[in-house]
Amino acid sequence: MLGGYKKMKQFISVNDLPSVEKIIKEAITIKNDPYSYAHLGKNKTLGLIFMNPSLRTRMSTQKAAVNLGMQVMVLNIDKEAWALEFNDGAIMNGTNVEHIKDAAAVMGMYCDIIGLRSFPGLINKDLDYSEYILNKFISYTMVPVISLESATLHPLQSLADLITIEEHKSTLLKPKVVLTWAPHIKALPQAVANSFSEWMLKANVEFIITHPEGMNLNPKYTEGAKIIYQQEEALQDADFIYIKNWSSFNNYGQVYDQGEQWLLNKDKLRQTRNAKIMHCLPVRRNVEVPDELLDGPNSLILEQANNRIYAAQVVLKNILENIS
Ligand code: SN0
Repeated sequence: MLGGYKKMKQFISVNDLPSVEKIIKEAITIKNDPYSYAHLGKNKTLGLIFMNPSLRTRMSTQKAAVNLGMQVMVLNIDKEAWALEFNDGAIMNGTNVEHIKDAAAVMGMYCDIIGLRSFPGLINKDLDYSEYILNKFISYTMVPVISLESATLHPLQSLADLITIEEHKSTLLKPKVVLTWAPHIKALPQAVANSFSEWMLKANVEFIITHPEGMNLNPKYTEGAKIIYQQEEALQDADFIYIKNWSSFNNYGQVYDQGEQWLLNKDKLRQTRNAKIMHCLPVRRNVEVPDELLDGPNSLILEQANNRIYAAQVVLKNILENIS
């Protein structure tokens, strides 16, 4: 039986979708009637495997699966399971107890769809950008895999972000969306920003990225975006401001420590078109974004978090339709 199993769909980037426009419409339809496919997932199990912490991804994806009638198993593999070995041919006489080859194959037997969170180490760029954890997992698990934020991309977040923009944009203008780098005390992945850029470039928006010089993202994901190094100039006439920190791509994983002047406030937004404020959360309040913006009338942070449910649900629905 196993040998004959044909792998179906996966969702690890925007490129796994036939149409961004269609998936957004479908997500909004589902949001208006979340239990309309309550039997689609009957007798199907979703496994959510976390190698790193999570709040929204874990709860929203579980909620989405339950809305579709699925069973869900969550494994915080970094804390609760055996330490994993990733190297093929390794002589496993050290601290790693189980090979990804065996772990992923077994989890695929217990689940019909698997979601995986696998952050980058932020030490070796080539290794992180090869997505070796996600790819090894995909090659050994035999069932469709959904990224719950991989080393380089976070497609469920970007899908929720685009649903949110679609819901809040004015119907008259093509919205101007600005992704701005923000200060942070720690080295964070580039995944959310890479992914947001990749999605915005496929959406019907004017897209601008602003960041300190040298803090560019991987050009693979930003090609076609307008990049402006002056934050104030970039924010002119913005309709949506997506605020996110990322660590250096060039000087890989390094924290940019002269970034305080990139912290936004109400005053700096005067030249915008009464811009909406977006952040994927978790946010370090008053380090990345001040309270006055997060708690202000233009904040969309909770709408984004809510839309994580429908982003996950539309993806699960499409995969379930492929495998049932
Ligand atoms: C993650 C990131 O990729 O930026 C998850 C975002 C959805 N964020 C963090 O790791 C924040 C950690 C911190 O200490 O603020």
